[in-house]
Amino acid sequence: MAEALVRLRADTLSVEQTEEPTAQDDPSVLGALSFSAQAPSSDVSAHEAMPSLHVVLPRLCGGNTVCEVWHARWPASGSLTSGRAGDIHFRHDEEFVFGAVTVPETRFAVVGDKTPLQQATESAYGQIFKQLEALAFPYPLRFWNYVSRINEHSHGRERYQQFNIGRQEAFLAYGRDVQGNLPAACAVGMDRGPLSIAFLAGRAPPQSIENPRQVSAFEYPQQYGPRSPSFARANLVSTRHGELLLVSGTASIVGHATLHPGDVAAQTRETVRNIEAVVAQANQMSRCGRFDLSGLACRVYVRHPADLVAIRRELEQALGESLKAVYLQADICRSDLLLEIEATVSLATDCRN
Ligand code: 3EB
Repeated sequence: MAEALVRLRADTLSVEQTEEPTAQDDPSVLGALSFSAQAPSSDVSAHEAMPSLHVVLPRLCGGNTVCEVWHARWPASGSLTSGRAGDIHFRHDEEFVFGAVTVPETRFAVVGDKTPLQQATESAYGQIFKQLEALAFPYPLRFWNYVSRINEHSHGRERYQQFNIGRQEAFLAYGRDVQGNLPAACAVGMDRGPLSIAFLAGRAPPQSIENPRQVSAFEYPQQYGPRSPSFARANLVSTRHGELLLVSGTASIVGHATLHPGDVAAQTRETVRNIEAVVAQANQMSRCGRFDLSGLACRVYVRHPADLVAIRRELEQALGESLKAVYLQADICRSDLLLEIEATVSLATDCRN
């Protein structure tokens, strides 16, 4: 059995980090994200029942591979439904759906001012929104976005900006809000691989949360690109007997500016302050009680492997030695950002009211 690094429970939706590609015959598994420096063997990625997004990002400490597994109700009641549609592989129970999508940019040529990445992004999000409508899961809760060479420029524009244009176009095409209630997200870069997106969606509206220390990403000024990034700082999700807080990728940004360029320790401390501010907002909205920072399960995207020691030291000092964190090497979407942290924390108290 793979050793579980952490398991967060909110009764009907839970997440665990394990050391190896998971028990694919576990009937409660909705889907998984996995990360390693090498592409997985095809028998892992081609599994029929379970959607799984593998991203080529090296793990910086611990084993070679790490897998984040999302579980439905546990123990499972009734069977989960799996399916494929176009580039999407999904699996759901009555409350939540997890899906994985990969779209190669090579499928697209430049059309007018639309770059291949922009079109791949628009296609991926368009397919997701269409599928969510078909399955009657109207509320996306979280997106994980992996964009190769995210900091490079092509066709006169930074690739992250191309991604943002395609994403917003798809939100607008499907009549979705691009200013207010948005899903949580992260967007980071790898060296190679197709545009790779995983998502989690539900049937009840989550509460989207912004950070009072930061300009909302959907209101970033034009200097960061012609179309703003479509995500909220966090989403608070109610399950039948608990709550789950999905904290978006968080970095050393205050207002809309990057703080502490070149100082990884200071960027780490600023990032923690941002996560604390988001959790504090969530605690004002929670029905169940207070989310505890010591319960955070974090994924830390680190630009330079040599910064791992300093980042770890700062995080453990701020959040405790027993912090549950997985460290991956990735590019962050602004070239002056040295790290980004996404986190999940649950409250499993019975708080029906
Ligand atoms: C930021 O706060 C840092 O484009 O989906 C964090 C989380 C970031 C999500 C996204 C980008 C995204 O702007 C970058």
